[in-house]
Amino acid sequence: MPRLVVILGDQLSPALASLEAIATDDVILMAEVMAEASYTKHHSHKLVLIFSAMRHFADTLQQLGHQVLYLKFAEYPSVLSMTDAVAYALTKHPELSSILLTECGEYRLEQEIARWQEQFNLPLEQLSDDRFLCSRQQFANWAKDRQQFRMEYFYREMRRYSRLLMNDKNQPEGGKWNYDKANRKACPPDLAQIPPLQFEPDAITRDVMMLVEQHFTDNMGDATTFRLAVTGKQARQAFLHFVEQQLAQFGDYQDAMLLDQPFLFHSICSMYLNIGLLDVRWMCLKVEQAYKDGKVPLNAAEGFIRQLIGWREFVRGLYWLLMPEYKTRNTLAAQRPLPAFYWTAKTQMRCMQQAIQSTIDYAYSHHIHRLMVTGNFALLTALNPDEVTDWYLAVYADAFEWVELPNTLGMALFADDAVLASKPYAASGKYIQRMSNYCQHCPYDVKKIYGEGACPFNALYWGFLDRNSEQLGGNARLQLAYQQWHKKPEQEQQAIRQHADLILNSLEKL
Ligand code: DLZ
Ligand code: SF4
Repeated sequence: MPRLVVILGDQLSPALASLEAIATDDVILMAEVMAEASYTKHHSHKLVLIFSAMRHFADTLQQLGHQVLYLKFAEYPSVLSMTDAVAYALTKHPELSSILLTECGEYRLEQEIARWQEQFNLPLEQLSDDRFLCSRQQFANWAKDRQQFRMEYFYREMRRYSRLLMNDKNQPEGGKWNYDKANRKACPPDLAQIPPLQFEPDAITRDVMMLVEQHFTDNMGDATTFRLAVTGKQARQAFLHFVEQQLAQFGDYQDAMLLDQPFLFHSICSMYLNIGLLDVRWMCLKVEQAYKDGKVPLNAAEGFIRQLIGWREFVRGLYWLLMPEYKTRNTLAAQRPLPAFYWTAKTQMRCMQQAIQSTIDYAYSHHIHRLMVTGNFALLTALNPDEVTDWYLAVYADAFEWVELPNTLGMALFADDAVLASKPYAASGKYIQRMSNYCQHCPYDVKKIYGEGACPFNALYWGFLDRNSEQLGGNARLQLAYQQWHKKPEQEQQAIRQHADLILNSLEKL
């Protein structure tokens, strides 16, 4: 019996479970729809990436002999959502007698899909997404009897399971599981940078660029500057370029930041991986091989593999385990609205300006920009988690809720009742000064805590600890910070509090 096989915009993998299961008379449905393109105000490069990659993928499927029904954006007036697209496909193909898809990546859409069976009165089969090493069920089993979820223990199991960077005795390569401490060097400003590969847009991408420019005029970014990979072949090329040219340095400098160097040694391949253009096992094997060939040091290979089979799988597991309640958490009762400069980069704070400008230009900023600059600022100023998480979901090309929400709500905002992080990643200007050269190019004085021209991160940091002392004062990992705060004379504490309040009441002016 022929089936309708629905493939979503982040499922562009030839080895997708539903494609592996496909039969010759099945019909594949892919659709560019308003509901998916507007549930958050996606960056224009994210829209171009997804639509163009979808069109390229559909072409490949057709060349392989599959029957593909592809609905282009705005060409089907009755089709505004994935549900409408399925309805349209079933009218066109009344012979189809069931619906097949690989489980989707967001709770929101999963709820919509769950209604299809009743709505269309057809059986609906959803396959586990085996592009992840750990299935939702396996993660739930791992989590079942644990009081606390810590990435490190999960990661060790994933290393044993995948056998990546393990020796013959099933012990971690080099004797240690984690070389995180060797991933935190500041970067010398004169170190040669090799940027990620860019790709000239082809005719398909140019069409999509025009479409996005025309229909999404208010969204962040300039669609005409789009230069990302849009096929699996290009994405693999981009990744191999990273392994050959950047990975060796990535290990040391993955937490570093430099003026006007938005990429440093980062691969930016998360945006390709998260829509299915790259395969996680293939990427990890390439990295492991580079280490075995003596081309990259262990801290680089392990650091990269940890992000992929550790952190990435861990946050996905937690997302599915804890949704939908997870999204409503707000541990520190943060309520302040997001300042306008998150959309414009118009702020004098150099670190924020750099992180946001790279977001505007590339729908990308690296993890330390996200965690320790924009995320840290949002944490210290108690910005509303709904607004902050929606911003991250919108502006980053790699952002889908399964990965974005835990990283923002849990890791950056410490709003998830300490499920993901055991302490808030709060930091003063000192951290940013240590990890970057931004402070030398900033009108604020990083050495000043309060008074005219003081770096806002400083008073905000102490103000954050002071304001939340009831909730955070007992946290073992913050004892040193609280001791430092309590050692300050009462008068200085008062001046810091006042300065922090002044900043909090005039965020738009920073
Ligand atoms: C993100 C996105 C966008 C912008 N547009 C589409 C689309 O038009 N059609 C589609 O099938 N998927 C799109 N996506 C990806 C989906 O939103 C994604 O599959 C879900 O959020 C689940 O991860
Ligand atoms: Fe950022 Fe403060 Fe440094 Fe300016 S001085 S770049 S605001 S940390």
